[in-house]
Amino acid sequence: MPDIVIYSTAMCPYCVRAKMLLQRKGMQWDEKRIDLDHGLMSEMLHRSKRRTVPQIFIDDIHVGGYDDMAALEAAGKLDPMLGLMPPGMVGMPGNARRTLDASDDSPT
Ligand SMILES: N[C@@H](CCC(=O)N[C@@H](CS)C(=O)NCC(=O)O)C(=O)O
Repeated sequence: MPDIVIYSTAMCPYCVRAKMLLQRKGMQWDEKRIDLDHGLMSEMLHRSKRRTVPQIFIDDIHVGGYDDMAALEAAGKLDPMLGLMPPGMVGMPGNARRTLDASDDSPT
């Protein structure tokens, strides 16, 4: 399971969307509420150089906000970051992946 950090606030529809997407993928995360802790707000500004929430980090890599994460998902690049697809299969068309999946050593 990757180490996921989400900087968020209480009233934040984009934070809700980000968490729903990660929840659908079976992920867990560490939520850092910047509205409750000014130190966390400074930390977020320092790490992301952005002021809006959410700011999402996966294994210390700055993904950005919800739109950025959704764009990665649309491009098929989010699952590999979450460890949901072997790196060797990144960029392969779906058909090639299915062929590889089916061609293991088990008897037919
Ligand atoms: N495109 C950004 C939008 C984020 C955004 O607008 N977040 C709101 C809260 S839901 C915010 O931080 N507003 C405060 C501001 O714009 O300074 C994303 O997808 O994360």
